[in-house]
Amino acid sequence: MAPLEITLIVAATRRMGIGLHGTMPWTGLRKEMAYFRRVTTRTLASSGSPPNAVIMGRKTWDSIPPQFRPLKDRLNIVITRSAPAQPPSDAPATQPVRVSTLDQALAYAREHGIARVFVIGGAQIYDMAAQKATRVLLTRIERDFECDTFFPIKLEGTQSAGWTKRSRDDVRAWTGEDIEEDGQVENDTKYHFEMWERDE
Ligand code: FOL
Repeated sequence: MAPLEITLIVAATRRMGIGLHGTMPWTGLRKEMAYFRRVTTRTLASSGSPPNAVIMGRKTWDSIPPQFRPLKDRLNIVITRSAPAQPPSDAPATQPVRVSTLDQALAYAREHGIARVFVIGGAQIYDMAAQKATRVLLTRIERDFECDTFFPIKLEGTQSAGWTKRSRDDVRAWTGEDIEEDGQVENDTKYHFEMWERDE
């Protein structure tokens, strides 16, 4: 079976900061969050096919407001040291699937016919997934927020350490999103939606 493509999705400052004290450093980027929701939910396949999977660490799970978790219309897989020895063969949609390793998370997604796999953080999980990922959906926040947690891949300019930034048309083709080339502003915070792919 072909390995699943892994996409990392992240919002980060210019210094690649992603978190502070267990939450995101910024608040009120509602359109940014709506982009995250649409992109991770949207499937290419017809209705009735499996949803996408979102793989996250336990701390990220804890950081999601309880009313929004599990993230709806997506298979939620949480990597935690307190996972049951055997992942369930089929989990109720109200509970995330808990597994011990990234490989178990990917195996579970593959066994369930998942089309797209998004790794949604946090830093420990991005670290584990960075070598395996082929794509990064980066929202570049053009403001310096204090951060204590960072994304492990430095992505700058249009070419960066084995990664290439794709065009707006490529973003539309892959995500279905029509993005503003010049970025957007919300709450005095400017940001850009970017898509990076690993060079062959
Ligand atoms: N990637 C990007 N681009 N932005 C993010 O905010 C982001 N956040 C995480 C991972 N990748 C990201 C991890 N943190 C929710 C909360 C925190 C979180 C991820 C998701 C959340 O509540 N999501 C709801 C949104 C509901 C709404 O529209 O406000 C969801 O259904 O996705």
